[in-house]
Amino acid sequence: MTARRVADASGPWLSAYQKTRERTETLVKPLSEADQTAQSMPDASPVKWHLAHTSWFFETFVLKPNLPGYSAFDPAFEYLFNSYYNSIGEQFPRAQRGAITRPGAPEVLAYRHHVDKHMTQLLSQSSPELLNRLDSLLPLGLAHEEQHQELLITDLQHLFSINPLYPAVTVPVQAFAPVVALGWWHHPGGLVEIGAPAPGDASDVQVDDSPSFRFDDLPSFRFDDLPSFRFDDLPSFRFDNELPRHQVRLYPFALADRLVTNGEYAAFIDAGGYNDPLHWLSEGWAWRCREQISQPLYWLRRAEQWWQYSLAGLHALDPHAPVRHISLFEAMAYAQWCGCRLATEFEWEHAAARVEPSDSVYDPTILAPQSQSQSADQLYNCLWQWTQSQYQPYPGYRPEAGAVGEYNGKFMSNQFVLRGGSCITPPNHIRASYRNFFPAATRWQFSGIRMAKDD
Ligand code: AVJ
Ligand code: FE
Repeated sequence: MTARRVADASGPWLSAYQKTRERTETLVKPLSEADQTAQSMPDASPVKWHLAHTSWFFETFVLKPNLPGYSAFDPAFEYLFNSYYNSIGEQFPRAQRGAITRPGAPEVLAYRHHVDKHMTQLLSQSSPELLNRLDSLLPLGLAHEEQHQELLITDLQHLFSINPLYPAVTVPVQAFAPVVALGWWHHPGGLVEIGAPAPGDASDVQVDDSPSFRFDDLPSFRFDDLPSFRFDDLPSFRFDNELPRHQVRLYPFALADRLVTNGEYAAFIDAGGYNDPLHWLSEGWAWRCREQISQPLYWLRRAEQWWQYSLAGLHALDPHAPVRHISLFEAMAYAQWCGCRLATEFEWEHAAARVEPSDSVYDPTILAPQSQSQSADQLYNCLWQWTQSQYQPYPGYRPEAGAVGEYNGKFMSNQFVLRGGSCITPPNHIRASYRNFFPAATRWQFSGIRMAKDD
């Protein structure tokens, strides 16, 4: 049987699986074993752990239940690379992941390839019954892989930021074009539809056949020569937390037509914004005092100037670039200082749904927001935008059946929703209904601020 016939027989999954898995490996190819092993804080995981855990996901949820006779690469990995699935079993403590020097990077790659070999075997079978069972699991596994493609970059940036040599691994950042005055989109309010469209709905995104992706021989330690990725090979997908689609009442509001810039945020700092408790939520003030926070993560003050660390190295802070690595507490304090507020996730979604996410190319040589190539309004794939909405279930929400039901639903307490995706989110991963979520003090994600106000 030719490769082409295998791909045809197994629908879109085999090729989407292989491309998605390859992109992860390409992304980490420039990293040394040491780069992949260290852990900088309990919230962040070693790159090597991400590589193993995404393989664990396919092994645990797809291969073990569906491939008869599948034998695990190493039975001890069930515990070692389980992130948080209590119905699968206990987990190795998250904060100690950086202490796992063995398996080394080559063994973790061998684990990935073991899983890939068996996934290929499974996906080459064409039984309609099997394909039916994989219909929701496979896209979940691929969306999971893509979430970890983003997370491993955020974690790597945090790790490198601890190093006073400030490693530069991407091309230098380019200056942002000066911003124009903030404009507002006004909305009269009313009943609106929120959530992902039901399957088969005409507004569902169409599948596109992409040109194949190049797997080049890469030099070590820098991302400069990585090929761009196209992420248009995955059929449309929604996480369970985007469902069901339902009605929400909005009141008249206005949403800013761009994100808050570094320059604008620096004015808040200069005005003593971090020292005035009137701008801050009680929990935010306690956090700011306890952690001695007086500026965004990755900002440095040297010789009376602001500098910023990014994967491009340490560079002068660009006043026109959107401010990033902001906690919800800081975003809310800034908004309060401006006499504004953050949008609710429903206001954001309704305003954003008029615009399609545009980029389908991911350039791993630039792992920072860019002046060009993003939609002018910076809605998608620039920075995650904090909303004032608690991460909660939509009316009628049902987690997926079985152990994968632990994926999203169980985190619906004490977290807030972020919308829009960032410059390091695989572009095709993002849609208007997408809900990311983190606790209010989180700063190491690529999070920014969009203002909203009552009209
Ligand atoms: C949606 C980004 C909060 O970081 O745990 C990864 C993504 N879910 N594996 C997280 C996720 C399962 C999730 N966030
Ligand atoms: Fe995960």
